[in-house]
Amino acid sequence: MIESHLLRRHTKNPILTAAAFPVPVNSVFNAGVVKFKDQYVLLTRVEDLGGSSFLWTARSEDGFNFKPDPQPALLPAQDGIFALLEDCSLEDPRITPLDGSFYITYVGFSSYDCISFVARTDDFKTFERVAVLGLPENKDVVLFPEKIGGRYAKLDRPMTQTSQRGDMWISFSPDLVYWGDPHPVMRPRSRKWDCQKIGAGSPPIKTPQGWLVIYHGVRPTSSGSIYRLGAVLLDLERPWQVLGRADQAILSPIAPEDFQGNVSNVVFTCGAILEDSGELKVYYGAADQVICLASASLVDIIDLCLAENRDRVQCLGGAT
Ligand code: BMA
Repeated sequence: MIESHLLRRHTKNPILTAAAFPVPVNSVFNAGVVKFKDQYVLLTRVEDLGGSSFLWTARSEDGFNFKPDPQPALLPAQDGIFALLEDCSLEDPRITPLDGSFYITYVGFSSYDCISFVARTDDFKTFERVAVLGLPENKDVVLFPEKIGGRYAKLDRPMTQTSQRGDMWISFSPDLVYWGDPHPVMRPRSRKWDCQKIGAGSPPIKTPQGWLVIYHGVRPTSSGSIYRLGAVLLDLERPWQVLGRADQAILSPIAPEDFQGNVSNVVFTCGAILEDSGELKVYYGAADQVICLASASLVDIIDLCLAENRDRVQCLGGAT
């Protein structure tokens, strides 16, 4: 396999499969990730044999040998508004360290379609639901890890029925419950790898150059959709402004595990870890079946984001 994208796959991929779980499950994929108490903690999406998903924690000392906990972490709620809106499935968790706790944004499915939610944990043992994050159909919610201009901020991806397109938006909140002041951030790009839908994957990572977001982009083809990963840099203080968006995908489904699963031709991320060495480790679901790891240097990813602007300036005969 020739790796032509910026992210390099780990040699031990897939790093977590259904076989590692203490009960029979169909698949494990799309996981949020953080470092917590000297461990890597993955909050994975597990699909049971009946086709419903829920969340299950797995832990590791080294970032690639993961052991699932004996029990699931979060099952669909039993009462209240959450039970009504997430009774079918919990999917695609992202973890943001914020205010000394960990906030989990996830998608819940019910007869009301897909809605996003936020829950909170301090220890990855007990979880408390915080809020329903808006109306359907909305997915791919990530929280920024600090307040911006005195307000909490989130990226999300509402779908527009008329255009059937999914753009990335930002909105703000005083308390993580009530959200407003929305701004569009970026759109799918016609004729490119991310031409139909886009959605934030990792919660934004603060760098001196801007907020780095690893996102997924979807392109429809005659044999189904292709999910790839890309990178974008947002302004630190006005994060609805794109400073640079990599022209190329940084990961594309080309490894066997990206095709051999429930949904072929998919790489999809919900989280990344920035190591002190400057290596960005991106955890991703492959083919909606297994969890894999790929990495690149943060500097190279930021360079790729900013390259397009640089190239444009050079084309116009300006200085870089
Ligand atoms: C998206 C989400 C992801 C999934 C991807 C590819 O819409 O449902 O959970 O990995 O499709 O099937």
